Amino acid sequence: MSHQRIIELRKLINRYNHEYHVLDAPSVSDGHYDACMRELLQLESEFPELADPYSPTQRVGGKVLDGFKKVSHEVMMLSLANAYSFADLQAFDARIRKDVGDIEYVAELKIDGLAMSLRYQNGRLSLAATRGDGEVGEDVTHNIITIKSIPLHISEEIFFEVRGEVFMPKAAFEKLNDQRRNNGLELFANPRNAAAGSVRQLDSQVAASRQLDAYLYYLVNAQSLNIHSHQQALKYLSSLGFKVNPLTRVCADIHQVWSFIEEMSAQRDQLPYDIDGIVIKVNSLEIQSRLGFTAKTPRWAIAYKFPADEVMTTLEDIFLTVGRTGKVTPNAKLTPVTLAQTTVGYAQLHNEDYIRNKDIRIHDKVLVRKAGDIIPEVVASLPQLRDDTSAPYHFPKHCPKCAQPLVRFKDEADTYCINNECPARIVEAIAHFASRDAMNIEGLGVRRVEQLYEQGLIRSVEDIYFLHQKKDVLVTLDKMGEKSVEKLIMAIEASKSNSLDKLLYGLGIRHIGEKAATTLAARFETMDQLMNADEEQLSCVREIGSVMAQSVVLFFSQRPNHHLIDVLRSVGVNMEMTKKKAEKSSFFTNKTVVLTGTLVQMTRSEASDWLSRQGANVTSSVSKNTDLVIAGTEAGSKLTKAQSLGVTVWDEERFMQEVATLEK
Ligand code: 3B8
Repeated sequence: MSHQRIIELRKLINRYNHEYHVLDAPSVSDGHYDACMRELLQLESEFPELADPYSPTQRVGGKVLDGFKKVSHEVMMLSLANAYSFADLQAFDARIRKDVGDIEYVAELKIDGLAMSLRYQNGRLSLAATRGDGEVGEDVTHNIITIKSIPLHISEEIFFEVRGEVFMPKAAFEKLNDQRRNNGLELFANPRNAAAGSVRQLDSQVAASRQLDAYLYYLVNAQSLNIHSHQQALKYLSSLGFKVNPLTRVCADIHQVWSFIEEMSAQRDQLPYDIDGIVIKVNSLEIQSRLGFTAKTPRWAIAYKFPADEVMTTLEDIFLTVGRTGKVTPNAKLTPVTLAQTTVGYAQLHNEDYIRNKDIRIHDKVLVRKAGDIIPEVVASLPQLRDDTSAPYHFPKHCPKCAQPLVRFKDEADTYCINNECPARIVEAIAHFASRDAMNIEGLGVRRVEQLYEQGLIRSVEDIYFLHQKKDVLVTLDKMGEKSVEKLIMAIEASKSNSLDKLLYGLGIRHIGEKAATTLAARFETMDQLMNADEEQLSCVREIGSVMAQSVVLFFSQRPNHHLIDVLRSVGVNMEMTKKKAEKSSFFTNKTVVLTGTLVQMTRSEASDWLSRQGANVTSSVSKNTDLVIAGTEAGSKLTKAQSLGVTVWDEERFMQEVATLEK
């Protein structure tokens, strides 16, 4: 009687595990699941003679080993050859087609975990082994049975071996590291290391607590089971209750494979687990056998590896740059390396504490990472590769440009040069005034401003408008022909008719970015009215907070700034909002819009200006509050995120249609 109930409960719990962990579709409540588990645990303790190492109760862990047993793989566990470019894939494809003619491929995600082989005997999981050197691995069965998506029983009573990847989902990894941080334990560098560390635990309770998961992708000797293609093998594995990754695609040729790679590269960051590439396999098992193996890798498969986004190089020097606000940023000069398809010679070090906490030193070997379009950063140093001449880095006490003492405010991570006359700050402020999104004076970038500053031709923003009096000196400067001087003078002249919002942004008032400048210009319309506004009037404006309001009042209360406005006015710089406001409400009024990718007919900033004029709220990140995403070509993660949130997405053509209609 109890015996039957035990068997029944084990079956039920196995089914619930499969529904929950593999199908992602539980049919019973957590409460019901727990009740069954408790009942089974109770019965098993009452009847120890009915214990079974394959009972689902064994998944909670508890077994402690004193070492790992070595196990021989009956069929070698090979790894894959790597490809790093489309050309590599074409070469792989050409070789195969030369041997066997046109064939079909299956492309699938390359899960970044650790390879595992599972052996089933009479339908029961009898061994889980790591790859090891391919011939001999380690028996980690006690840990692998804690992974609830791996069936302990399968319906086919045969000898059977499947292979796949054990991994830790990103969310579980973050949670684990949070816990470890709170407990003062060393952090895992990435989910892969965390998964490997968990599988290599002698105490299975540790693995049980780590939320590991597994995707299976290979059935050993599938042909003997009357299976003819890889795709069919995956379906069969799935029907037996194994977790098989759904993101696979049958491809008629290598170009289709490449499309899949491009699609998956764009979605990569949105996946709940790490992948490090795409695996390409010949679909037909018969052709796979004909192609065979080399010493280490199958000839019928290859791994396309995503470009590395973390590499090692040498930190040659640390130097400081000073921004227009006086903020001092430490930067790393690196021995140039290729990273995510570009050459990187510099990286961010953020601030003094960042360097100290990571103990980053000059001449260290360092790891450099690039994520998306963000500037590369130094993520870690490798102290084990240091020699004894190495010494900790001391953050300078004085500004590298003006030699005045640097200041760190209480509770702030950043260091500042607070000298208003600091040449570095002045140069940055002038270049900001001239920058594209401010007064848009082409030919006045940081380098040029620096040069003009050193020559004494510009010492402040207002000097820009007197440069035309110094043409004869300008033409003698390095890299400044008559033509470029003429162009520069014209660009300066043209900037005088910019609308108030551009001027306001260009002034570089603290906390007033492009958006706030546009809001203020639209609300107050003229410089005079803005200058006369008090803090209360300013903070009444929608989207202008009290910090911004105070900052504006402070700026206009300072004499040098008054002087600057007076001079700009006297040389004819426009002080009014000239752009027409949205006259009537349009489709875009009050919509939250995100622009992403490359537009062809407008630049992103033109499109953004146009949308703002229509009363849209243009923001940079996609959320559930986004009404519309306009995606140009090569739109990446924002597009994927919009799609996953069900946000409306327009392509450029659709957007230009609307522009044309509204501009009529
Ligand atoms: C043959 C096929 C090794 C692998 C393979 O997601 C072989 O297929 C292999 F000798 O290592 N990490 C995958 C993944 C790994 C492999 C694979 N397929 N999806 C993976």
